Amino acid sequence: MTTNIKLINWVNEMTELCKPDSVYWCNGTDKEYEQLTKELIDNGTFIKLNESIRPNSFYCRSDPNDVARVEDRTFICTENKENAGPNNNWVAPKEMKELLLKKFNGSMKGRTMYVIPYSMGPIGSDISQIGVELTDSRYVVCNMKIMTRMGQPVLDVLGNKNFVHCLHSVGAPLNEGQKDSYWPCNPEKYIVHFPEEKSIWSYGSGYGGNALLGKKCFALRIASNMAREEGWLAEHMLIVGITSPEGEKKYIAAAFPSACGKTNLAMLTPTLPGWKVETIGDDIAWMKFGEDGRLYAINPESGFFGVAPGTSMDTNPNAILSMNKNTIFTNVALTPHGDVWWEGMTDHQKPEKLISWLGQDWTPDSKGNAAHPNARFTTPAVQCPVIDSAWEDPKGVPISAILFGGRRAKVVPLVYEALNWQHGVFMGSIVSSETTAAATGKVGKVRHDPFAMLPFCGYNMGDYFAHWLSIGDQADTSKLPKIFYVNWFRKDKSGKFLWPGYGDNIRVLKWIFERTNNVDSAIKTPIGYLPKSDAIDVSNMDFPSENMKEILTIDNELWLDDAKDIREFYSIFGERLPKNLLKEVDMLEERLKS
Ligand code: TSX
Ligand code: MN
Repeated sequence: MTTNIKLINWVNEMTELCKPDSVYWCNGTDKEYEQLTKELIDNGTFIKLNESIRPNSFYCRSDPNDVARVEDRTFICTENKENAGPNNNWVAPKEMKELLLKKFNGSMKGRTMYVIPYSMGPIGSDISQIGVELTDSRYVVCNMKIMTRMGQPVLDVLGNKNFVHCLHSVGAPLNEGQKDSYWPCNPEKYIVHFPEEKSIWSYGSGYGGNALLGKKCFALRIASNMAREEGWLAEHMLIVGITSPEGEKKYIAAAFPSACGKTNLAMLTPTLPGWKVETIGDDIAWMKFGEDGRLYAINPESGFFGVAPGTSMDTNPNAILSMNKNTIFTNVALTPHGDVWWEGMTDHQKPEKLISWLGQDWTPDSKGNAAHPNARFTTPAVQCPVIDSAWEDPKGVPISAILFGGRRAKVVPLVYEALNWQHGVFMGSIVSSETTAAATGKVGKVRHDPFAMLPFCGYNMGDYFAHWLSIGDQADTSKLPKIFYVNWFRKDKSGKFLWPGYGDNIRVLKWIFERTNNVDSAIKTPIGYLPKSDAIDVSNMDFPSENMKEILTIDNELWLDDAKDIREFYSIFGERLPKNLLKEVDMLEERLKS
């Protein structure tokens, strides 16, 4: 129930355009979820998993051609092309609207249009934002129920205020009597953002970030625009709380490109006695200045939409334990017992006969993977055994450190610290990572992904850099988070990973924690502050001091090569690149040469 005229009128207009058979307003209750999952089972979209193994959980296969975000079909439609920037696909808003009106005309025939009012962030928090997604996909409604706060309570706080308009259709209208597909979608896809009117139009895909519009489309692309206008930050970052053995607690945020293990770090099990890591979020952070001048962060989501393959009791026990109930699995494999399996889930024990994500019989001798490499679990954040007690605090949590990182076999040391805020922004802008088999393209090629935001920044990335610099200009420097860069993936000459990673990363987090307390445990180098040779705690682990030396080595020649590469990357932003970042490259080169 709502009296919001803007919302009622828009729903009516979109109903006229998309021509669904019926319109249903979601209330967000468990009963409603139960009804929708029942219908998804009847349609062949969901298979209920074994209730005694994994209660209230569902198995789902997507169309084999609808398995990931479609970056080349993602558009930022601003009046001026330069405002979308070289980092985005652009079409003029008028032209795109005309095209979309044709696509959406009658696109929901034979289906129900669901109205999903949702809050990104705790309902009623000053940092939270409200969106309404209209969708013809029940799968989307069920995932939105886990990933966001949705339903009537959101309409209650929305009142007559405005909201982000999100329209989604799988683009598969049904004729009279036509049988529905288990995964309706359209070969032609459009993921379109209108930052100037704060709206999203998504057509043709039912998968992940293409269809769950609160996540990448709103919480990053549209919110990054709001954040720039209003002086805050919408970032592709995990948030964790770290408690020392003395009981001191600090929060950090961290941005990594894909395939660096962000979700694993967000739920880390420390190997150092007495240290505790607790989860606020694994993907997105919204950060605003509090009255005390510090940056406060919330996780706008209420669930994890994580990559399943590679997740195990060894790599991320807290993720595995999170998904033992109330979870949707998409594109993993199905076991004969009605449970799920994926590559990297059980390294010690091979699975028996499975049904693959393609719906075919599968044994370890079969060709190809049992689970798609981008297979996902959708699971409620509250189920994480190490969820932080403040994860729904409407004030957010104060951030003491911001980490950037990437996957680099050479050049980049295990950890280093920025000389100051501007240098830290420079470090964020030069985030780069080597591609892995999971992503498309060549393996081991270094790709720039500034702030891990390249696919998610909803405006010109040059302006985004400038916004980050301006955050430093308006703040009390002593209250800003310190900025660090980490690399868990450095290799030795024989190609072996030097650092064990995972739970041992607490040793690096401990150094960072101490640095935010101004402990004198660093030396100044041309690239920033590095840990002193004995500053990383390697107690009760087998890590030779030669390895520590190697993993903290800076090769000036290799860094000068990187600097050249940074200049080339920067050149695509032309006049929009802040001069102070070019100055940072100049200064880096000077320091490396002297
Ligand atoms: O997530 C990872 N993290 C962060 C953990 C908190 N991964 C997996 C990346 C793909 C998603 C890692 N992989 C990490 C890491 O810190 N480090 C590595 C590299 C690595 C892989 C295997 C070993 C060691 C390092 N194995 C042994 O040492 C036995
Ligand atoms: Mn992400």
